[in-house]
Amino acid sequence: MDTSAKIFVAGHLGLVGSAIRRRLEAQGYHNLIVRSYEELDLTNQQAVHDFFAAEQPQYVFLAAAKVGGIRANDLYSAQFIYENLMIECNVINCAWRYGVKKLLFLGSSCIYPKLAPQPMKEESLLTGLLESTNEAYAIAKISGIKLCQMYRKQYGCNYISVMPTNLYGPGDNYHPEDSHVIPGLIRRFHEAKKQGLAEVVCWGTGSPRREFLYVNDLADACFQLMLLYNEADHINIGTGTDMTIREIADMIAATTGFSGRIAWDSSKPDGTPQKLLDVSKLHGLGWHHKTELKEGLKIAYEDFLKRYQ
Ligand code: GFB
Repeated sequence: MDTSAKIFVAGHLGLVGSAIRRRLEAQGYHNLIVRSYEELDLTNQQAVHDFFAAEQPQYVFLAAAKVGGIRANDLYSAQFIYENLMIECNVINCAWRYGVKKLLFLGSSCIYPKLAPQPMKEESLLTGLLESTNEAYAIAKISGIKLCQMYRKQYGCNYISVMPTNLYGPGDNYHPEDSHVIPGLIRRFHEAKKQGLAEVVCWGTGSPRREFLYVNDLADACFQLMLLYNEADHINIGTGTDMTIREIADMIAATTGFSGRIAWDSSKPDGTPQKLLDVSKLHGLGWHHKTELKEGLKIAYEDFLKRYQ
């Protein structure tokens, strides 16, 4: 993939796509193709065909997706399954039809069974029932992996799939209810501090365990894998360590300077009890994350302050 290669970054305005775009530009790639949602609706089959026919990209990073936290996944499940399936089918099919050399598809750690042995190995896929709150999203993402594998099997396409753990960082969605836990709590703790509130209520019991990866590290892993990984099997991207939601809430409170009480609303869902990826395959290729949580949270909070104000 030389620096003049024509690369389509699908989803370049999202958390992941914007980080991949920054990573490629930092490396000198100057022929990137990007489209906003208004310019190209990836769920529209004809529009995607027309786009690929006109632009003929050589490489694709498929980071476009309908995403959200535990509440959004549960509440908008029809949109999550429909939009993600349509985006994947349209982009992957057109990539084949218009001769894309290589495509990298981004999945999610929620593809694994709810009670998969921890840390979760790539082989755990399709070995048990999914977590109900994000079943729609997980089924769509599993389909994306299978699309890549089937296009490889039947047509010889070099399409690879990566499964990131829970992500955070600049460009995140700080919606008070539809976001993931880190951006959601950054906003809640910040607002509580500003309003001088004595208490912040977080969702669930605080006992689930999650692994968090800074999005620039994910973008770096995607870039490296685009260069060197050519297998049909998907590959996990994470840090290899996790913590409780209670612990991450404490860290976010400290980052934002909120010093009041943290309460837990157990009427809200916990989701999967633990989500920790086995990253030995990735480590075996020589890649390790660089940004530790404390540092990443600080940058994420600065990003929030810039964009929120
Ligand atoms: O980040 P989150 O929505 O993703 O929630 P999941 C993680 C945990 O944080 C859950 C708790 O146990 C939540 O109950 N939590 C506490 C909160 N307070 C909050 C809050 O204010 N907002 C949010 N969002 N959570 C998602 C999937 O699951 O993981 C997606 O729904 C995707 O499909 C993503 O795969 C990576 O880890 O539970």
